[in-house]
Amino acid sequence: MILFFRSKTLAVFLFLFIIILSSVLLSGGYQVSNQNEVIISFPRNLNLESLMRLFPLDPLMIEGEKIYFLIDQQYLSSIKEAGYTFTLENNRFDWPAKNSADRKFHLESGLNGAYHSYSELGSALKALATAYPGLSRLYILGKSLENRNIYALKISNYQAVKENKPGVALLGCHHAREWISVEVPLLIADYLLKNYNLDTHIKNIIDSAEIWIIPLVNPDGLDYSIFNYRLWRKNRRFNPDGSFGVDLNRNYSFAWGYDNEGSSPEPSSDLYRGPGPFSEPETLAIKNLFQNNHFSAAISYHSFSQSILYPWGYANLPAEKEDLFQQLASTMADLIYRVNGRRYEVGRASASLYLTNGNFTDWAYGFFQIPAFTIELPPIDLLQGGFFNSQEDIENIFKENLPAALFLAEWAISTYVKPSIPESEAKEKSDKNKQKIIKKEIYN
Ligand code: 0X9
Ligand code: ZN
Repeated sequence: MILFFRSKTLAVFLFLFIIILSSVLLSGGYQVSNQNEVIISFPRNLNLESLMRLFPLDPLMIEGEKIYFLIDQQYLSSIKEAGYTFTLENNRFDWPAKNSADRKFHLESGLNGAYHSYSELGSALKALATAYPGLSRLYILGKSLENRNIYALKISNYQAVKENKPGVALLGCHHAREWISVEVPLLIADYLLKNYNLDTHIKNIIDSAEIWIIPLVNPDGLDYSIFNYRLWRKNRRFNPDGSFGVDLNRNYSFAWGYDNEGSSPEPSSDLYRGPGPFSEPETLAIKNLFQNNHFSAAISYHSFSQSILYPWGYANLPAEKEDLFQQLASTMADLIYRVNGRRYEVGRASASLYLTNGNFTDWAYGFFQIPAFTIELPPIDLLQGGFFNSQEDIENIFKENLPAALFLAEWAISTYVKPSIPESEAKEKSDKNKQKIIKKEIYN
């Protein structure tokens, strides 16, 4: 009887396994259009404040006279009942493209083509750290919720025992679906290392600064976006209400939860700020890095919309250093424009997109008084690909962003004022801190 029961259970399991496996294989294993989310648009002149307070909407973009959101379809009837008229726009996100000739959506090998998954990025960073032992070290700043590494490649001339250099942080991929934001900081790292001996500007930057490259703040989210659901944005926190994810760019402690427009208290919202500031290991890793190193400037890469944004983001108020931010951002935009003729809009974050509280750049400026920019990479609009850049775009987007990042590093070097404590004492202090915070140095 027991034996019979066991083999019957086994048969049922086997049956279910085959069904699940075949449906995964047949669908390509790739969820392309749902999670019950749909894309809707509203007229641009709508009162966004009340709309976003009422519903957990994930703003995708503003284009022409329309503003686009991602929303769980369970809310559609309530939105109608509340008197809002919207247009369903799902066909605008045709992924993968039905027309395979459309190169905007074309990826060659694997689901992520030339874009790096978490493990591919790990290999690339290890290869760089191994190839350039005198100029780079690879750190693990912490672990994600699903136990993936938060990598940081520090580029600096380790032969010159000159401590107390200004740090510049280049971060990517707070948001899972923004794949291009991993590639730009990674390619900048690659370029810096390859050109140390070829270009005196690069040599000067590596000799005089510490460039910290953190290309993947949200590794769990990125892999989920690659292997499960392309439009995934948040990390993969399992929330108490059964939903998943905290928006890592709403989880920093400056003005955290300032209002419900710039972030959401609803776990199921794509703008969920989490139960408290730094509730997520991914943002905590960044906090520890900043608290234990001296940073003079930072860029957080996102996509899309071709813009360079500076604080404040939580409220439409000018930062005390707005004039400086405006100048730096305009220079960066001009440098970018010169490469491929693409114009990145420049402006105060809260004025140019929508309000965001608990974001990285407000925190970096709010707590450390440093210039911190969000660079929203191309394209400018949904029609040109939105989050789905073609792999052929990677090189151009990197190339145009390179001079802007180099300029910011050179600015950090030229304006750096060394702390007045003796160098030996400062070195000892910084070494101690590093040991405490950076859990494990895995290369060199
Ligand atoms: O909403 C965000 O976090 C960023 N846009 S995205 O489409 N990539 O999600 C905007 C951040 C800009 N705001 C601030 N830096 N304050
Ligand atoms: Zn983003």
